[in-house]
Amino acid sequence: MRINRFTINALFVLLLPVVVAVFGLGVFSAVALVVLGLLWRWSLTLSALTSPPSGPEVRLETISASHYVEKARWCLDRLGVPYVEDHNAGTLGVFFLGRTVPRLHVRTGAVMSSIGNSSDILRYLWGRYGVEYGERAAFLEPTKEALDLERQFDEYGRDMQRWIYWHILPDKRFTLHAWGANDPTLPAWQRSLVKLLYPILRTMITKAFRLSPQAKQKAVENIDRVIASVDERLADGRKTLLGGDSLSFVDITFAALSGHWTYPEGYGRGKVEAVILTAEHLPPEMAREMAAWREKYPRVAAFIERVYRDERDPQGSAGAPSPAGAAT
Ligand SMILES: N[C@@H](CCC(=O)N[C@@H](CS)C(=O)NCC(=O)O)C(=O)O
Repeated sequence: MRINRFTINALFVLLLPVVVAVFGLGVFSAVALVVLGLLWRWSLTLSALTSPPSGPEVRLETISASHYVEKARWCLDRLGVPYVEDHNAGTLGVFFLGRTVPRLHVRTGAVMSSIGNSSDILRYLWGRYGVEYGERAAFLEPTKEALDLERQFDEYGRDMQRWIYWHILPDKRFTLHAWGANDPTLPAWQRSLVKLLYPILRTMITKAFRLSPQAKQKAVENIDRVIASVDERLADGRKTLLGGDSLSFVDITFAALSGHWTYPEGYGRGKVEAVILTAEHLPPEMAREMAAWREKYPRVAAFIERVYRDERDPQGSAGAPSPAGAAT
């Protein structure tokens, strides 16, 4: 969410009626101001076409506490593509700009393009870097089985959102913390805005996820079913979810989307510390459910932790695309 020349121009145009009212301008002056605003906008369009886009070639728009962001961020890190992260407070983007995160902005020829939806971002990365990077990009190769599993896990990620919000939304301090209100790396205006708009954002989230005791119960059942299916897969001793020697985006998707019930070492690779809550601050029922999953599915929790330790933990081999299981 960046305030750029286009945003300033849009604000100028929006504020024109106020300017006209405050200064009591006549029709001629009002029309002149509108023409000025439009000419300004046109000049911005032309200058964007004639001068190549500046700034980083790859930019990932994020919020701190997002498991879908973690999925895309992890794949970018693993690929070794240089990128910068554009960090934002939670929920503002979706409700006021209609964009979800992660959102990837990439320089494509003379223009910047953007892609939302983590799975589509991964498909772009495979298409763009698969041939150029060869082996290094192999973990992104889509197969039918991999895509089917990813779809299932993305749904699980959605249930995870329902589960989390059910627990944290009633606690203002907790929710604001997760949205980044205390994160000094975020723009101050965003931190203030989430605090100011909390009651509205809370209502919107409740409606968007249709949160209710039944919806929460259903989410827990769905999550449990997916974790159980992963447990079953791992029962034959395999090191990766697809059964090969090397980690794939499917493992990354599952591990990243499970971050909120396991909080493994290395989660976010140093980029989400400001919003992580320690176990003693979690709502008790949430902490109980997390512990229950750990207890019921120790193999799955161990798998997530191992994958994180091997790949994301700064103390471990962190990020080297090593064969899965090398450190076990
Ligand atoms: N299917 C989407 C889901 C993305 C999504 O729900 N992202 C949440 C964060 S986890 C979001 O955009 N929230 C809006 C915001 O906080 O601005 C994906 O895979 O990227």
